[in-house]
Amino acid sequence: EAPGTEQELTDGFHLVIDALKLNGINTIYNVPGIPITDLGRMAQAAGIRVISFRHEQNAGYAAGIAGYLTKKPGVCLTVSAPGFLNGLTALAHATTNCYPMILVSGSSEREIVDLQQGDYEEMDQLAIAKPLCKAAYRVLHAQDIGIGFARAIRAAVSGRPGGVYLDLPAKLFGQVMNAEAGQKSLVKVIDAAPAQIPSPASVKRALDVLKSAKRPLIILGKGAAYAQADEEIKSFVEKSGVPFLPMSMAKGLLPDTHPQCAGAARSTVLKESDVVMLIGARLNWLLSHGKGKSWGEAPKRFIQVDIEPREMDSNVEIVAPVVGDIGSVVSAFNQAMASGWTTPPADWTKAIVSKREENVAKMAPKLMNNKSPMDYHGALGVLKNVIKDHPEAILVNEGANTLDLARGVIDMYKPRKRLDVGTWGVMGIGMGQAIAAALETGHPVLAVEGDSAFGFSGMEVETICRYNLPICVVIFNNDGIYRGTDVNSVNADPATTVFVKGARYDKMMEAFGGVGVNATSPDELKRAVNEAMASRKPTLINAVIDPAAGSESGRIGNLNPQSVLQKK
Ligand code: OXT
Ligand code: ADP
Ligand code: MG
Repeated sequence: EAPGTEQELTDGFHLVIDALKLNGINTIYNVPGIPITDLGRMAQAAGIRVISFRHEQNAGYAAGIAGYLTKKPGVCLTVSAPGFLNGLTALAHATTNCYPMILVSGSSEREIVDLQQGDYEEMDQLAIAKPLCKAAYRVLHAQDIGIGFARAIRAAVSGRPGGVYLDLPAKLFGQVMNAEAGQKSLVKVIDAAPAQIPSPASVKRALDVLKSAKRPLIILGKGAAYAQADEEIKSFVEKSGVPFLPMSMAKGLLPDTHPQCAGAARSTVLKESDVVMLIGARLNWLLSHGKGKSWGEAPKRFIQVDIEPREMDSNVEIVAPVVGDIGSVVSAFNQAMASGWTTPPADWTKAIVSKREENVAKMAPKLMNNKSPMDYHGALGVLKNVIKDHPEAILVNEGANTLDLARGVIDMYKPRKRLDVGTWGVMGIGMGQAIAAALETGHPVLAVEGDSAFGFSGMEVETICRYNLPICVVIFNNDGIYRGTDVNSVNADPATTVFVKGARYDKMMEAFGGVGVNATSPDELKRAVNEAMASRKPTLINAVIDPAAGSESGRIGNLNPQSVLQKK
């Protein structure tokens, strides 16, 4: 070729980066290594925020919750086989929770993997990922990178959101092609999650059923929070006059202190209601499958609003299914109700208010106790006020007692501020979710962690310090899983549920330059958390909790199978 006529070239690395940028994806959660180390470097150089974690599972949980918070797929990038498998738990978790996420993983050479000739980190990753996510794709040619990402993005966010796997073999990154043709091969995804308008008949049916109720209830789930239709939902609930019960991550969609909130009268409303409208909440184990003791004797009729048609009748008959996206459905409700609506009978709403006030009053004194070592309520009373004073702050929460009691005690005031263990009750989401929440929103994060729960992702305190994030981790340290008092009566090994007594988790934070505090009383805890909120410095508070304070499995001890043979 004559000088000056060489063609401009691009390659797989650059096309991946360009595809992400073109689609407005500006953060990658990753752990570097072969074959994606340079991809991370180049992405960073190209202006993408590349957040490197210590373990892929935490990067994956970060990506999943980033998707939940932003409605754009969170991207997690991993190395082959072991890195991929570490990220896979988070991909499955995202799918289970309906969070849009893409796990992008480097992989080994197809020719060698398929003949099982023992390549470096050999594994048929695509086949393994497939049953654990919404969709799985592999790109073999540089010119297909654009289409590969477009398919992944669309699959993650359209319909019911979920996890998508994208397999990128090492060889792809180095493939070279003409730069102009490369640019043309990229796809900017138009209208990735199109509105899904409900049928007018389904809207009318649902409102007719709701109208006919004597004791109606609305249950708001995290799908409703995800939808970002906050104002429409608020208008609908308020206009309807129907009491609402938030599932844990829907807390704050309307404030927990709202006059119609039935959160503190949960068992009453489940038992006594005659019509229940589910908005973005599944009738899974968290709602006792819509039947049995917790739902009482009175016959129920269910209305369900969900984007996924197959969710209807999954556990019980749905008399009024409304399939559509929550924003469109609720605005159709609002329009139909504009011509007139009668609020539910006052004896029902008043009965709920008085039950709720009774429960709140019963709890109040427990929250003010100043015991040392602390019990859960004493410590949570402090944190309840922190969130009241900082309603913008994001609460991340995991553990058993630490989870269940914090859910009840800490009122939320704004949508999508409470991030927790989700549908699987998984331990380990803590630091990943805290990091993504801080990065994606810029708001301070309060992570309230059981000491066991924290252990699943504890090494990421280094990541928190490295990126200097406004995260305050409070560890409820009761020396173990559920409690710290179990004893092994057979040999010298510690009981299976207990940890080193008196451990000082605060020292871990200090090791990386953050602020560590050991808090033995509610007063000390209050001072330390307020200080962290004001300074926005990475902080870890070891909150010493009475080892005897917890109960087995928190509020779900009934799910533990019992041995009839075990001698007590
Ligand atoms: O109406 P009634 O009278 O019933 O009262 C209710 C409300 O009305 C009332 N309430 C209030 N009263 C007053 N004021 C206010 N503001 C108020 N708000 C509510 O309180 C009651 C209770 O209300 P709630 O909570 O809404 O209702 P309830 O009945 O509890 O709701 C039912 C559920 C099912 C919806 C709810 O319980 C729920 O969401 N549960 C989720 C439970 C969950 O997911 N748990 C986590 C898993 S447990 C276990 O699996 C653990 N593991 C194993 C493991 C896991 N998970 N993952 C992995 C990867 N490996 C292993 C482990 C290892 S937990 C765990 C570690 C535990 O140890 P830690 O040290 O971390 O934690 P500690 O326990 O602290 O030591
Ligand atoms: P929770 O755990 O809070 O009860 P779930 O995760 O069980 O909530 O349910 C969330 C539901 O919301 C899922 O069935 C999902 O299909 C649905 N969903 C998610 N996003 C939307 C949306 N934009 N419009 C309608 N439904 C949605
Ligand atoms: Mg504990």
